[in-house]
Amino acid sequence: MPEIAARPYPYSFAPAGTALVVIDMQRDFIERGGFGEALGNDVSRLAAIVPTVRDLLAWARGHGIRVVHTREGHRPDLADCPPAKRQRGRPALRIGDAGPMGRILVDGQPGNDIVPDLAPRSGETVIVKPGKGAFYATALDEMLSSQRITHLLLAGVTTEVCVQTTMREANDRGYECLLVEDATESYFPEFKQATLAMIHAQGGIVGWTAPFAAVRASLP
Ligand code: C5J
Repeated sequence: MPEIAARPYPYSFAPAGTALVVIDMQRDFIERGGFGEALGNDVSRLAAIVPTVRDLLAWARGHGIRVVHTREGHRPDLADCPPAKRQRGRPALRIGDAGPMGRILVDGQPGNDIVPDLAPRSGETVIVKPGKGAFYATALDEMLSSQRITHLLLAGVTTEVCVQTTMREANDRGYECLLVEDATESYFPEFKQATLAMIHAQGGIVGWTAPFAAVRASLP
């Protein structure tokens, strides 16, 4: 069985039982003028990982590993957006407001699209999720278990919000999870580092982490 040189110890996986889950690589968070920037963040940190995520996608596709993309997006009537989520903070633009790329974090709007370099291919699953975790109020678990997926490689943004939440949800559901260290990013570098450390601490209490080079080396 292939093995990835990971922290805290090597991660074994069977490609046929593994999915790559790419979280929320959407224009809202990564491009200028979107929700991420409206919250006062420097989006260039997130844009910098796009080439690594693109290479990771190519590697997974080349080895027949299933690919799942997620987007954080709400219904146009915002019925799936709790007022607490919409009202939180004092952003220049709130979820559902008209922004430079259409309505912020609304499914079907240009800003909710995945960035062009990472666009889903035909046959790949796209999960539109109203929460931070990709398992909340979606069919992700049913979809993965019906395909006998037991192992998840995770990438995307932001490390400590939607990525970590999804990884914890997956861990609680019994998936063996590995986060690809240089294919995830945060607006806050210290939050990313803390997240990686807390995932693989205590013998991998949430799972494993490894750089993309180590993932690639496991299946040349
Ligand atoms: C956030 C996400 N940060 N995808 N969403 O609100 O992490």
